[in-house]
Amino acid sequence: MSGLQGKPELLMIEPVMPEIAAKLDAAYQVHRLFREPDPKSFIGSMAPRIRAIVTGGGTGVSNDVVDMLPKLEIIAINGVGTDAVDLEHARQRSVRVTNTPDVLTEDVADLGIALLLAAARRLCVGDRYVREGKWHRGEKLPLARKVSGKRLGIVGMGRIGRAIACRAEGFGMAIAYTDIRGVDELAYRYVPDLTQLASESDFLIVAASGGPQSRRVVNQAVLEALGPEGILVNIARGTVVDEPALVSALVEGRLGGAGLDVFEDEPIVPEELFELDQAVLQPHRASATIETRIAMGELVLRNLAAHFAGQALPTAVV
Ligand code: 8YV
Repeated sequence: MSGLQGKPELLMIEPVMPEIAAKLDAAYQVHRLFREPDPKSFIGSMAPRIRAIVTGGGTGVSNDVVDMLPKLEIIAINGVGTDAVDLEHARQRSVRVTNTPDVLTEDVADLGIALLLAAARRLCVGDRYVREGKWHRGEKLPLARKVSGKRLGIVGMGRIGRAIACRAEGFGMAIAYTDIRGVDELAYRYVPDLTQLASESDFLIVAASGGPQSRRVVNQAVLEALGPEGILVNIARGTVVDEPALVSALVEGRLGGAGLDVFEDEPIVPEELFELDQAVLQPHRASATIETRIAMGELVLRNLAAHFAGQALPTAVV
């Protein structure tokens, strides 16, 4: 074990790609928390030595764990979302926090459009219809809904919202958005009120950051305004949508459809959704391509390396 001496010790809360894990192993003594049956006592056994945490955007790390680690210096998030880490608490503890912006923007926007197309055009329904032999038996298949040329509302016009808008332009969509404030350099229509945006949209794509400021802003009134023909897509965080309201709106036909990559209490998904042809479900996979997960992992590595070399962090949050 003497070769490991001197390497900073790191707690990996969520797995990363094998290529990235190998590079982490080369530079750090990595403790894989996700393999441990009793995480708390595992952390306890090495707590005084841990100097870094690597975790996912959705998973983050609790303050309880942070407070078990007196020597913690940096939390490197393998994701863009910082809502699962208490940034203020990190600041107070003088712990640096980094994330992986930009490298995943395109993939997340791609999945947003894919979910919209899948929900509107009922791709999964058509797929099942073929596989289950219903086409062959001449069973009926209802027509789907057109996407091109429709009105798209985007909730949150950051990097990902803008990348979605770019793609939607290619579909000839009329694009409007809401955010805390309008962005002057954007040609899209700014609608300050989310319920109004929903009432003026055929489709709503949620691309806002998670956290207390956006908690359940897509509420029952917004879903009602989107209406029985409307489709909601969420590639942001489950917490941004009032999930029980969404489920009942879908079940009762007050909302036309949904494409969901994220949920309030992952990996728990409301079972009512499993029965609905009008819902397309994904297991939080918007950034889950080989190319992007490698790029995210490389950025995690660069942030950690910069920190331990005493250099400026490439993508610091705190
Ligand atoms: C990842 C994410 O799935 O970027 C984020 O905030 O939630 C996703 O890209 C996640 O970080 C990997 O766990």
